[in-house]
Amino acid sequence: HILKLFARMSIIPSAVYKRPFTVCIEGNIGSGKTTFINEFKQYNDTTVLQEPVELWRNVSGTNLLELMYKDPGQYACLFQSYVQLTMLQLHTIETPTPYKIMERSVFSARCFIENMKRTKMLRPVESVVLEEWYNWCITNVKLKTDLIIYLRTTPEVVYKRMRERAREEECSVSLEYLQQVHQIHDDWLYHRTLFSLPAPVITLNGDKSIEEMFAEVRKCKEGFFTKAD
Ligand code: DCP
Repeated sequence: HILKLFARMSIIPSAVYKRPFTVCIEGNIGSGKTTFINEFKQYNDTTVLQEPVELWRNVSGTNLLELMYKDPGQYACLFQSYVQLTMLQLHTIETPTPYKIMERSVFSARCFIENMKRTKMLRPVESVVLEEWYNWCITNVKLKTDLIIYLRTTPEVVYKRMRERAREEECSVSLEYLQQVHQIHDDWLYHRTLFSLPAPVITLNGDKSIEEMFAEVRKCKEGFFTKAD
């Protein structure tokens, strides 16, 4: 099914050698993006760029992710500004392979900014500055993206996963917050009524077990990625 979709979108690997064919993996917190992307590490023609969460946890010794959740009024804007910078670095980094697969993007960082704006975690003037940066970047920086894979989940499922993985900084994240983040991702990537789409979207059922997801990943890889010897 996925291969048919790829084919219908005229995704031709031989056309990628001048610039990497770039895939962004998107979805709610806990939707399985890391698991999904890790499966591509065994392919020597693919550069896997994980989300720089570790950078956000250690900005010259400061855990900005933690501060953002503990004191959003003070740190949400600064955190999102740093996310934008680190994601732009990943978009523009030169990679030696014909394929590049990224966990999230500067595009989905916008979903969090939108939610923080709606829920007043950001002051109006803060969201204006972040949005102006965003608009400047997408106009002036080459952020070429060829495909988005959306791991669509239900908030209750990701809430359970998030509690189980127990990332310390996320102990205060509520089901309601995940519902808000889900809605914005869904309006953008599934209903397609929110922001414009930077690339075609394939939606996968991210509620599935890891084993079932691996089967989906394998189907993607077999068609378009060459396995390392
Ligand atoms: N985050 C945020 N704003 C962003 C990007 C991320 O507030 N623009 C936060 C939400 C999470 C943490 O950073 O607390 C990491 O979120 P992700 O959904 O990007 O990564 P996960 O590790 O949750 O992904 P998955 O479980 O799907 O692998």
